[in-house]
Amino acid sequence: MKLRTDRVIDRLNALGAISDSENCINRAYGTKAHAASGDLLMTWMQKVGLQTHRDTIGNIKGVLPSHAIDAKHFIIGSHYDTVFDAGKYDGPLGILLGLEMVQYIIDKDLQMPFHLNIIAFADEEGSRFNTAYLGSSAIAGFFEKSWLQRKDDEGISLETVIQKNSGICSNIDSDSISKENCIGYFEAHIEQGPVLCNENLSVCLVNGIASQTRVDVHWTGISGHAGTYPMNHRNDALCAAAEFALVVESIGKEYDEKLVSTIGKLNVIPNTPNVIPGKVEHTLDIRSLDDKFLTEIGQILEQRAKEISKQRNVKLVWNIMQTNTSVQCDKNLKRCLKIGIEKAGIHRVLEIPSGAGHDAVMISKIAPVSMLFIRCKDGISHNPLEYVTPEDIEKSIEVCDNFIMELINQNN
Ligand code: HGY
Ligand code: MN
Ligand code: MN
Repeated sequence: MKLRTDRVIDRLNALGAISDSENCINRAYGTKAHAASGDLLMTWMQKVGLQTHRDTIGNIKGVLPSHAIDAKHFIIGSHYDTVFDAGKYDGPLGILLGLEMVQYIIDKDLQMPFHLNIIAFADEEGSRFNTAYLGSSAIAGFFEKSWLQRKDDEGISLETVIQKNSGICSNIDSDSISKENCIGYFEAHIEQGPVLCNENLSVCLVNGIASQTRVDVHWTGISGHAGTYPMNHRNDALCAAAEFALVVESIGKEYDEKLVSTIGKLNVIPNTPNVIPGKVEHTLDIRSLDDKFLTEIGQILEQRAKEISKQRNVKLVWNIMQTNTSVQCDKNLKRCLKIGIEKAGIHRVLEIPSGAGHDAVMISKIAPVSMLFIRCKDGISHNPLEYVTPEDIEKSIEVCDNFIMELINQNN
């Protein structure tokens, strides 16, 4: 087991060393580092004996075929893109644990009742185009053509990026796996929160994933000379956005138990010290386990933004980018995973919801899904301080072996 744990840690370090930035982990969708990390994952998939290929959008797929040609598919995966200044576990750990499960099956020479697909999804974070789940949307057959025209901060469209990486956009739909052909999905992922640390547990079950709405918000006022324009006559786009940002924070605090609301990215235009900001473009990310409540909060925030726009005479554009409803994890797969956790000697099996989004959200459209959460130090993630101990990695490998064994027995 130590050899396998060391292999996962070595591979996490190897992937963590691939970045588009000098001094932090940064692998946004479609960049040089993103492609290089995909290549490395493909070689590891081939090394363990999987039939591999990179699909149109850049998912790296490895298949361990069943002896039964009419067998259905089971998918294990996570993502290989990262946020800016990321940790090295968010995404890759789930892919590498999937490869360890394949190694376990091959070492035991087990007969596969289903085609086992290990998929490294190309874009889960959506950090370049503010559209989460590009990779898993393509697998689920829910890729939206309109996303192709979305542009990154340099004005490069998603379509251009896919074509540059020799993808033919019209092929994206043919990469999907149909609902009829898919029997389930499993993703191991760091918790990215403090519960497992507080409970002193290595792993736990995920019972559901929160619903999430992402909005692009644009404020357009009038840029002007910072030295001459009287304060009471300004249409300052940044002050409008700032007032709205405090509304976003206060509503999140008001419903602290059931809502998180974040403005994570903000651009000021022209972003010049002696010019009154004429334009501000920012994101809005709101989440809740209660879908109906989240829709209401979205409407309240849009209404508040309209009031600020009117009071300050600053034009507002409210562009809902993506809404994903909450997802429940599958009872049977949770049962198999619980057995896997108990067989690894953990007899207190917790079930918690995920505030973070995962590719399981998209794959839930074609298959029952399951997730294993793995403790990360102080619950820190989306941060270079993200860390998982070798002991918790070893325990996760053991749980994953037990889980896949349970699944194979159930399907044979
Ligand atoms: O934003 C999220 O929840 C995930 O990390 N993409
Ligand atoms: Mn993730
Ligand atoms: Mn993430």
